[in-house]
Order: sequence, then C-alpha cells, then structure tokens
Amino acid sequence: MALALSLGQRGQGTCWPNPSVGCVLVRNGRIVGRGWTQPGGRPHAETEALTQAGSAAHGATAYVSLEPCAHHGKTPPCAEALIAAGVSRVVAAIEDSDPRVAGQGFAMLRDAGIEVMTGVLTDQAERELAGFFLKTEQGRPFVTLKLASSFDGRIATATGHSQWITGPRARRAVHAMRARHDAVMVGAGTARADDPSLTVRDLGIEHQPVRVVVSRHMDLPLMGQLARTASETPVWLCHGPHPDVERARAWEGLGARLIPCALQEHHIDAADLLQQLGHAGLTRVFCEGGAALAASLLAEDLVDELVGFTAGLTIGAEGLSAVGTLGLESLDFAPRFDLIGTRAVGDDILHRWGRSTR
Ligand code: AOF
Ligand code: ZN
Repeated sequence: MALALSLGQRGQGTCWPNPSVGCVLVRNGRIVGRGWTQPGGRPHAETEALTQAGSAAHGATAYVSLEPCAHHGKTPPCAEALIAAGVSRVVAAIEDSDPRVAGQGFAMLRDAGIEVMTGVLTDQAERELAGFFLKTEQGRPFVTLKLASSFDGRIATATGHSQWITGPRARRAVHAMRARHDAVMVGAGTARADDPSLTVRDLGIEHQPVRVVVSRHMDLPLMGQLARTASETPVWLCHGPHPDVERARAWEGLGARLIPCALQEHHIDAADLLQQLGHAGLTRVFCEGGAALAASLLAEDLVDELVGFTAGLTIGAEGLSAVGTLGLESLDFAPRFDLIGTRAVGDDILHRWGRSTR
C-alpha cells in the first residue's frame, strides 16, 4: 500500500479534476503490475496496472490507494475490470467520496466474490487525496500557502526588493512543489511587483500547473511574463464584478480564462474564489502570496498546509510582512497548524505545517 500511495503521488498536479490514485498488483509475493492515474485523469490507476500485468492479474491481490470506481464514465468501472481480470483480493486505503462510487465499488467487488479489505494506511491516503476529498465534499481545492521569508518573517524590503531572500536550492524545491499542484496562485500585487512567470522550470517536467491570478480590477500589465505566455500555459484571472471591458477583452484575447468572483468588503471573497476554482476542477492549489491574499485565505480558515522557507537574514520591521493584517486580539483566534516536518534546503530551512481537512 505504501508503494501504491507513492505511485499515486506521481500523478499529483496532472490528473485534476480526478484524484491521483496508485495501484499495485501482487501475485505469489511478486509485483506483476503497477499503475497510477494518467494525465487528465484517465486511464485510472487500476487499468494501467491491469494492462501491465496481463494474464498475471489472475488470482492477484490489488492494492489501491482509493476505492475502485463503480460508475460508467468515459471509461468502464475499475471494479468491473478487476473482476474481469480474475483478481482475487482487493485492498484499498480509503473509500471514494464521489457519490457515484461511495462504497459501491466495494459492493460490486464483494458481490463478485472478491475479498475486500479497507482501512490500510488510511490516514496517509486521506492526506494524499485531501484535495479530491475537499473538492467533492466542500467544493473547494486543498490550499498550500508557501512563503519564502527572512528570519524575521519579511518577504521584501520597504522598497520592494525581494530577489532573492532564499537560495537557488530552495527556489528549485519550490518548482518541484508547483509541479505537484494543479495550479499556482498569486494576488495582483505580487504579479505586478515581481512579474513572475509561475512556471515549473529546469526540472525536466513538461507538465505546467494553471496560473491563477486574483485581481479584483484585472489590473495587470499586458506586457508582463504572464500575459506573454498565456497562450502556451493557462492563465486564469479571478476578478470582481463589472470588470473593465477593454481589459477583459485584452486578457481573453491573450488566451486567459476569466473567472468572476464575489466580493467581501471591497476584496475578492476568499471562500467564493476557492469555490469557483473547485468548480473549475482544481483539487490542489499552491498559493505563493502576496500578503493580502495570504491573509484573506488564513482569516477564513481556508489554508490547509503551510510551507515556509526561512532564510538566514533579517530585514527589519520596515520590511514587507509575509501575511497582511488578521485583526487578531488574542492568540486563541490565530490560525494554528501542526508541524509536519522540517529540513535544511541549501542554506535555508524548509518547514511544513498542516491541519486535518475532514
Ligand atoms: C479509480 N481509479 O485511478 C481514479 C478514480 O471521470 P471518470 O469517469 O474518469 O471518473 C472520475 C472518478 O473516478 C473520480 O471522481 C473518482 O471517484 C474516481 N477516480 N477511481 O478507480 C483511479 N482516478
Ligand atoms: Zn476507476
């Protein structure tokens, strides 16, 4: 199951709106097939593993990180394929939350006389597939908030100088993290200040996450990196009501997708923003700031994981704070997370914090 889970990780960022599942077929103590959900979400993991195993699947045990599907979608149900291949036992980490499946995959298998076991490495599967569960159960994607800051929690000097706080190894690690999310998201201020490309580079990875920019007024340079590359790598512009017609037309002309969102006190409402992104199919979003967007997500309890890169330099109180105002009067209301892990990356420290999503 641990291997099935790690195979599932390979598809992260590429399968949305589907979950990235892993499957291992074992017969007589030997692995006869391995698979994971393919880009775009199909074929499913089981189909891949069964194809690899061929007739060796007969009498095998299938380890799957998610309950095999039971519905006729664009492909026939995996439960049916496992039955047809003569698999004798199915071990699944967790039940599927898609109402078309939700226990029916297990029922189909049991009805066909296949031994079904579940609840193996369930906590790990719940974490790996959290984006898919959140989308099907709450309508929003999993949100990772990444910040690269100085020792004293600043992301730039008062004049906006921010390149670079963390070193090349940390920046490379960020690219690898981008690749495992469906989308990278920034606020308009960051897009204007840094003119980022928000792509995955220098890792030999061809797949690119969607680039989401949150800008109430679509106030973004039409000559910047995002605009120049919008026809090759998707740009989604999340904007407020009544956008400027000229700007909207210009961005659409460049190939951007426009996503209208509701406002909350003059800002784009973070909860509605994420509902819109979930509706568009995203399961995992990597937010890279800036301070205002980070604060609005945190204030509404919409961040699931914190990824911090901390560099060994100080910028001082006049520097730009990584997170905008939260209006807290007591620590009791501070968004709090549990430590997942920490390690050195080059000369910087990476720390990850999470909270339960169900
Ligand atoms: C599996 N194995 O590898 C995945 C599954 O749109 P469809 O027809 O491809 O179905 C998508 C649903 O299938 C998705 O919502 C989830 O319930 C399940 N995903 N199931 O057996 C897989 N990716
Ligand atoms: Zn399936």
